[in-house]
Amino acid sequence: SSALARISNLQRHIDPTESNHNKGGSDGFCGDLIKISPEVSEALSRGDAVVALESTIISHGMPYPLNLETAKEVEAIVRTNGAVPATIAILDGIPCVGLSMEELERLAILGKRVQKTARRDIALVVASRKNGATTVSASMFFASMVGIPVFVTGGIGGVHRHGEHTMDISSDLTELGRTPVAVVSAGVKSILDIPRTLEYLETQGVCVAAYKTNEFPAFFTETSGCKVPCRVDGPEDYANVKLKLNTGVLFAVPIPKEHSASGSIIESAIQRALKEARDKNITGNAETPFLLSKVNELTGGASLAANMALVKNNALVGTRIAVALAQLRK
Ligand code: PSU
Ligand code: MN
Repeated sequence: SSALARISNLQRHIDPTESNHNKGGSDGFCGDLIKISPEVSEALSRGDAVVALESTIISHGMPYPLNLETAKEVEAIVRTNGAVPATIAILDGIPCVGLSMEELERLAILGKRVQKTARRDIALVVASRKNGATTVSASMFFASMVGIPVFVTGGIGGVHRHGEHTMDISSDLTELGRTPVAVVSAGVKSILDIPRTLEYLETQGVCVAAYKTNEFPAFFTETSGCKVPCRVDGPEDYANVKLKLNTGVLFAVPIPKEHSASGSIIESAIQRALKEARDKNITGNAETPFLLSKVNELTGGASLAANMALVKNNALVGTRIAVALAQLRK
């Protein structure tokens, strides 16, 4: 079919007036454009816990082969703790929910050659039948379409530093404002403007809840100096918060103490990376991947180790939330 037909077909499936919950039929297809893996499809129709996972963290967030190793470990943690992992990506123009080992490997090896796909890029990648690694915004969108209520990542995008001039604000934040999926992350990196990110989430009506703390975590470190309005102390609390709201919820889980990186080392790496991005005029959707790689490089792997540890911890907490939620629904 033509590119236009493919886009308008996708548009039909996105129509909010249609029910967008659990379209996964036994054929493993959602409508005729989203492919749901048999394992995910079966879990959804039984009402079992499923945890959605993004793929930009694999292609653009970490170098090969540590990206593949982390992706496999995260899926294993989800399984061990009683849920089915559903990694989301667009392969040859087909949005896929739940990837095989071969598909995961393909994405990890392709790395930055895969198109980074935020919400606005979905139409382009589908129409041109490209491979796309979905960011938080695009992954939440597909998770919601097929009826997965919980999504785990490392860190989300936010308001960039100087965002008051550039208006570079991640579509992750607007997606949280309109898509009812619970996002589990370790807060946002201080490559971003954390106070303005929280202001923007407030504007979008997003509940930001921190896990066992009153402070919003800053990804590599447990603290950011910013307070959150909501604190939760267990997965059941999370599940309860989630049930009462119609927008997204951001659950912020601080990095475990034993893995937190030295705040001052990270901060100086971030300052250098930001300066280099400005000098090289790297802006827009290239900025986040550039800063992530640069900070990893400048900290000699210390930040990468912290990154891997916190994603795994988020997967554990997110799976517990998904399991608690599935029990509440049964
Ligand atoms: N922050 C991280 N690691 C990541 C990302 C953000 O610490 O891998 C990725 C996520 O996929 C997120 C995206 O959704 O970057 C945000 O990109 P942007 O800033 O261009 O909106
Ligand atoms: Mn941006």
